[in-house]
Amino acid sequence: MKPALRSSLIFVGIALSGALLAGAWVVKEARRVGGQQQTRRALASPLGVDMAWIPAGKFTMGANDGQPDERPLHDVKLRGFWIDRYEVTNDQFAKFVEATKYVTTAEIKPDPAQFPGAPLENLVAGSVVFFVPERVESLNNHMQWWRYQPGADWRHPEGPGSDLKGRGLHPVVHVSWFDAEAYAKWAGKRLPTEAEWEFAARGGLEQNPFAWGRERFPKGLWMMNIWQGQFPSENTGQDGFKGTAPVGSFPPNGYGLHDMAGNVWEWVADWYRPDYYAHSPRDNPQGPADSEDPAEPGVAKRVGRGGSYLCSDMYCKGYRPSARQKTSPDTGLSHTGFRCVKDAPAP
Ligand SMILES: [Ca+2]
Ligand SMILES: [Cu+2]
Repeated sequence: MKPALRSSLIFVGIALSGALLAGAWVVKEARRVGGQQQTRRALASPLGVDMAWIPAGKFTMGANDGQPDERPLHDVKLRGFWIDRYEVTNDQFAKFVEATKYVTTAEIKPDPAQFPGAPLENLVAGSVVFFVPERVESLNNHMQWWRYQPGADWRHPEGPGSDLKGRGLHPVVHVSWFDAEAYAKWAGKRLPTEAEWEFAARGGLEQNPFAWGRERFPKGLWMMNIWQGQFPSENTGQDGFKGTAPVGSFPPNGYGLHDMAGNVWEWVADWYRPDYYAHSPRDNPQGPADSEDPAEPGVAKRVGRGGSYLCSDMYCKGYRPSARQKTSPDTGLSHTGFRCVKDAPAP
């Protein structure tokens, strides 16, 4: 998906896009819709155990067949690190909130001083929710299928009246980058750097088009939760899921990591700059010192990786291991979550 900014949607106003109710549709999405049987695995423990060791190594980061910001290809060398096998789930996030009484960005009323001129009815707590538009003019304008939904937050993914029933093992969504950071800190972990994320996503393979290899449908199976059908109006759910899927519903990559492609976008630590790869240091790059997105000058953004259940072949192909997303850190979205890494000795 292209970036959808909390601030830009707050400015646009609820009236413009609020006519359609996303709720019923997305709740239905959350259930399985036929398709092939996928491996499901409950999380063995809430925290700590379900991490995989990524041995130190080097790899070629980026891609020549993707977006301009995935170039140039460049060699990166990394220390070994631990990484969550799964995206952080609602159950895990709930434990964090219980323990700390943490309040997420989406639950806080936007400060009018930061949004001069925005419609007053939009200056309420909320988050950015995907909805199926009645009509789509062109795929260039993502404002047609995103809206600022008052009352939407991680506990109420579609807004007031929605809940997490049956979604404990689904990835948490509507978390801002700050929320993800706070969780990681509490868990004794941190967000991966962009380079660590891509290295891990490639599963030990060099420049393969998918997190699991070269073949799109090994043994004829879907390997990731993305969008099938005409985006954004028709969602066939051929892979088994129309919305988020319980983490680990699809086979792991070579490092034993699930959902490194599809399901939800994952925040990483780095600021976004489209030109960073041209002068990224070779050893353990930490990302640029500041952010720049020529598409939205003046709006600082963090990087997201991995694509989501809204990614399709006809639109963004965000599920490719090299694909980059950029979003302002205060933005929570119905297709964005995260996973953590940890610095600890090798097993
Ligand atoms: Ca799907
Ligand atoms: Cu996408």
